[in-house]
Amino acid sequence: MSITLYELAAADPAIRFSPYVWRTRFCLLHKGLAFKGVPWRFTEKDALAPTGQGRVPAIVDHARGDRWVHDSWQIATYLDETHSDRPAIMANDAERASGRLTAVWAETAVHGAAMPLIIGNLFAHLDPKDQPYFRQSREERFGRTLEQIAVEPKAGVAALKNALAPAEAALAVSPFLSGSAPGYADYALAGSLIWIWITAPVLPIDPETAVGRWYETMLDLYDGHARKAKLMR
Ligand SMILES: N[C@@H](CCC(=O)N[C@@H](CS)C(=O)NCC(=O)O)C(=O)O
Repeated sequence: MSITLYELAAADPAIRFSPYVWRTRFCLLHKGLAFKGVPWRFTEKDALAPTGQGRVPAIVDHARGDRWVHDSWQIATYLDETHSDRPAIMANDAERASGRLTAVWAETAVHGAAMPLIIGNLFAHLDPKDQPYFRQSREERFGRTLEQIAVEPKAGVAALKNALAPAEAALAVSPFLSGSAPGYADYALAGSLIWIWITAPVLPIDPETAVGRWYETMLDLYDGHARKAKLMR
C-alpha cells in the first residue's frame, strides 16, 4: 500500500464518516494511488502527533519516505505536486481557485445547514469514549446543547436543500461542478454530502434534483467506491 489514510470512525469502525476524509479518498482514487484506511477516533490525538495537530485526514506517503501530510486541501495540492506523473486533481490556477471556493462554501454553508439534521444521530453512533469530548467541543463551538441544535428530520432536509441551491443551479447546466469531468470541486461537495448521507437519520438528498442525480454519479465513480460506505441508519 503506498499510502496510509487516517480516517474518523464511529463506534463501528467500518463507519467512516468525515467529510474531509471523503474528499481525500476521492483525490487518492483520482490519482490512482493505492491506500489503506486506518480507523481513528476524535480522542486518539497521540496517533497524529507527527502532524503537530489533532484532525483528520492525515496521510503517510510511504513512496516518499513515510512523509506525513494533513488537511484535505493540503493533501490535494501535495498529491498534485508530488505525484505529478498521475492525472491532475487541479490542473491549473483556475481549477485551484474554483475548487477552493467550492470546498469552503461546502464546509461553511452546507455543513452549517446540515448540522441540526445530523447531530443527534451522529452523536448516538460515536464511540462511547468520544462522546463526552464531542459534546463538550461542539456545545462550546455552537454555544448551545446538542439537543438544542437538533431539529426534526423534515425541517433539516428542507434547510439542506435550501443551502444546496447554488449547486443545484450549477448542475442544471453542467454535468459536474468542475465541467465535463469530476474534479476537486465535485470531490469537495461530494465529501460533505457523503458525511450527511452517512450520518442523517433519513435519506437527506432528493434524487429528483440536479444535485441528487449528480450525487448518484459521484457514488458510482471508481467502481462505486463511495456507494459501499456504511451508514448510521
Ligand atoms: N481543515 C481540515 C478540517 C479537518 C477536520 O475538521 N476534521 C475533523 C473530522 S471531520 C476532525 O478531525 N476533528 C477533530 C476534532 O474535532 O477534534 C481539513 O480540510 O482537513
